[in-house]
Amino acid sequence: MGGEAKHLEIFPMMNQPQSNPDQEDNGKLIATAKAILHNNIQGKFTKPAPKLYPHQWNWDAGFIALGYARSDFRQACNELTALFRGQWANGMVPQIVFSVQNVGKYFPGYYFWETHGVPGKPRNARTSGISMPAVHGFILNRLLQLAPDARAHRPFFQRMFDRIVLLHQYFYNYRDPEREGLAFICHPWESGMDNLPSWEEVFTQIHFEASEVPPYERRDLDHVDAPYRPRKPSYDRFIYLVNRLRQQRYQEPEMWKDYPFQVQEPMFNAILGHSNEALIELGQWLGRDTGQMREWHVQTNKALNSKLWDDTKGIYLSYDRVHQRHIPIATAAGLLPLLCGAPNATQSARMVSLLQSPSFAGTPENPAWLCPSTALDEPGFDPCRYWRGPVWINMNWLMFHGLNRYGHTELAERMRTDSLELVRRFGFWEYYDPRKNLPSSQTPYGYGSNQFSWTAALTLDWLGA
Ligand code: 9WN
Repeated sequence: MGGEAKHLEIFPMMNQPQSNPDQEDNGKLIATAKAILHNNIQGKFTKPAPKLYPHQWNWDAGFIALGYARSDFRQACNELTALFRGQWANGMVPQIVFSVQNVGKYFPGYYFWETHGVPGKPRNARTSGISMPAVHGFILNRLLQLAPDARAHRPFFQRMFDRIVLLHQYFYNYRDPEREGLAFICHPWESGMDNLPSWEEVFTQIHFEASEVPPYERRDLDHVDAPYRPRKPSYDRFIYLVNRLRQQRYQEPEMWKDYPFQVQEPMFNAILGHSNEALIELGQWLGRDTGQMREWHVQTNKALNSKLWDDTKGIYLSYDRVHQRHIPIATAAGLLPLLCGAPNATQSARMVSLLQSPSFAGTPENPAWLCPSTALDEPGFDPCRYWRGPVWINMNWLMFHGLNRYGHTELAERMRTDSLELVRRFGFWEYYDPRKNLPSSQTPYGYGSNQFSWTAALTLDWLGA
């Protein structure tokens, strides 16, 4: 079974399917979630998982901050402060800020990225050379709402606001060369949804020699069984792209000239858009000029609709700007523009019915937990493999907020209860099998890390703890 099994004894309630859960379980759930976060603290930040991910990750830091917001506000602030120590001079916030203590425990590590000495990289932080979804704006806004004493923390909010604006400027200046309002990602890892079948579609267009993939040794398979993680051909492509970037010394915009992976992805841009809205609110609170953010927000929502909405499927799709084609695969990410208010009433109604259809919710004979990361009827769907179908709690949390925004409160509530039920029954996994009717002998139900920080953090947020 694939998980960080050595730690199971610390959290005995995990992996023991519990039937008939009730409110009383919440106390246990909260205690375990807090213990997981505590166990994953590494100095000033919290690792996503004890062994599999032993450094600080970008969007994880945002979700994790919410897990501390009500019980340890200082730690919530520390998470963002630690992450932004890694911000580059051009505003880019890296996907990973490496911890010196855990050198050699994760691949690709700091030395592989070869960011050392790259102009604009902060000298006092070890970072990778790509970014991740810009959750920080709306996380900061949520922290403002939860702050025990917002005025006392004003300097923190001011500092973070400026840093986040810089990050958004980076995305609009360097990742949106046509000034469309849509930032492109340059690597599947930037999407946070590393192994979506969508990326395979792009990869089939990219041709390279085996010699262009530098030698490497994976570490993820030391902790998780191979059927739950990306396959070797995908990893080769991930590493091929990193090699291209490091050969160019991460110099933007020059390096994009003939760079083969540039995808405008709906969730990435919906998150950016939702954070624009949050910056507008935060900016008002701080007495700042928010004109630029308003422009970004309007333009991104417009572009999501004009470029990424697929009226035949009733969902948003990614666009490969190098090969100039949409990627016709339905994923949970395609529903997330609900978060930033892009869809109109007709579009949102279509997405809601898709979400409740067999494509995402399964059939009465084969029901699914909401929400599978890749639609159940996509040829690339795989219930166990990372991002190819399993349910992720952070995606559900985002979808919960998007659905509530559009008044779909019942469905939003189902997103929350399905998530809590998965955690309650199976533990704090990184991702879960979406099939409800599985014989218990057949699968561990949860995959990846079984002490996953954002699963713990968002459980706490949902339970108001
Ligand atoms: C690469 C840390 C990260 C998450 C991503 C998730 C996974 C890394 C990996 O773990 O990605 O960034 O090695 O697989 O896909 O969303 O941020 O939890």
